[in-house]
Amino acid sequence: MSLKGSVIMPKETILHEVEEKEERVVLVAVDADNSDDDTEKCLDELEELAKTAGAITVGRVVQKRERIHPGFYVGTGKLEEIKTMINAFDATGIICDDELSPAQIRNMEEALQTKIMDRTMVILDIFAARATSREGKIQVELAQLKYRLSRLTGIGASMSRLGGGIGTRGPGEKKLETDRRYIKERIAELKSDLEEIRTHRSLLRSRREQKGMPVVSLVGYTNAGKSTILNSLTDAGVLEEDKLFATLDTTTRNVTLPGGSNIYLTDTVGFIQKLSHHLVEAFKATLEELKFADILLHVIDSSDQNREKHMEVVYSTLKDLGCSEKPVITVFNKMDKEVEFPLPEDRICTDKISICAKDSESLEKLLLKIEEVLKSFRKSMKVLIPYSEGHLLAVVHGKCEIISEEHTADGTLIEAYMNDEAMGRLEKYKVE
Ligand SMILES: Nc1nc2c(ncn2[C@@H]2O[C@H](COP(=O)(O)OP(=O)(O)OP(=O)(O)O)[C@@H](O)[C@H]2O)c(=O)[nH]1
Ligand SMILES: [Mg+2]
Repeated sequence: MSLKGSVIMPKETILHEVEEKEERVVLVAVDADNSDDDTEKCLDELEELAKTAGAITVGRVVQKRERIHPGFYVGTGKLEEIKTMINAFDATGIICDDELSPAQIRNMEEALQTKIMDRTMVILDIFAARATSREGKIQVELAQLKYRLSRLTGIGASMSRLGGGIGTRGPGEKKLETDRRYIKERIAELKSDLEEIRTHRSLLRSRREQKGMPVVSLVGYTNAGKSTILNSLTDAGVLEEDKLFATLDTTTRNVTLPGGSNIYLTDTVGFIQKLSHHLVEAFKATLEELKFADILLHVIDSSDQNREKHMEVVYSTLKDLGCSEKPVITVFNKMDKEVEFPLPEDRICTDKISICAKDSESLEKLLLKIEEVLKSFRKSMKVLIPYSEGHLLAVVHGKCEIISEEHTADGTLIEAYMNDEAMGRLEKYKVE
């Protein structure tokens, strides 16, 4: 796969073309807690990430040691083994499974004379190739620059001497030579662009709020089937693919529940383990949408051997984003595949359901479940809304289930089941 970087570069940046040659990488991991199985699974995922970024994995090296070596990531003895492997398999670089410090990059590069990459660089590279919206592109460029800035001493050498490929993409298929000042200026510029986008987003959001429809957000580990669910329920046409990080942008569509009320269903970027804080930071603008959700649908690939680990990662990422208090419906997806029983426990969720995103019957059940959970948050309240506050009627019609409605001389008298938020907004007009 040839990656097309997508970050817009300013004129003053010095660019020169780099020939794109096949990247052959050795994956390196440190097994600090002596769990062979977990480390291998992490490396399977890293191999998948490398493949998505266009590199071929030619070997793996795992070192068991109490902790990551502060200077060389692995112990110096292990470096020799890696060197032999690089020569034997004609590798063009290595990818370490953890985020490397500038010193580790510099030291390993000197010792191995090859390109040194880490998990974050690979993910950033995939994001750079996948970002299509203006927001997505800005967020990726911001994450890349922040990452480079924090590692300028280490990576600088790696980038100038050792050619293109993973970690150097983004500014077209060209290589970027930057200095600290340029990066800082550009970061400030991008931040202000993001601020603009944020304002636009909140405008869209307030328009949606005016309509008063509940917002349901799909969250979950990458490749769990979030976009497939959105596409099957609507004509969203979001890219769904058996690849990590198929989706980067947030898409929201209107869905009608079996009872006739409407919700907004939102699909967004998936989570992954060891997701660096640079990325979470950069994608906060996109992920901020989750904060405004009434319910989260936590989609799980039930056929994945690592499903429990994935669930943990999702919950901890939600916590980082300040969304851990939201009601969650756990959606065990891909039940048509070979699935191990019993399914994992989820004590945090409000409710759960097993589905196959490609089967219309089970999607209907999912919609019923959403309806049921939305209803369970509601209590009945009677309000008299003056005719001058017509917009509040939209809130009642969108967010609430109407029990009775009557037009009186003083306004509309409505009794309805409402959630806490709607109750708060309508408190002023409450009648006994
Ligand atoms: N067999 C089966 N495959 C599914 C099901 N749901 C999704 N898939 C497949 O799983 C792959 C990933 O689906 P996506 O919808 O792209 O997953 P996602 O959660 O949006 O992934 P990211 O955007 O990467 O975070 C695709 O190849 C889908 O066709 C299901 O219920 N059964
Ligand atoms: Mg997706």
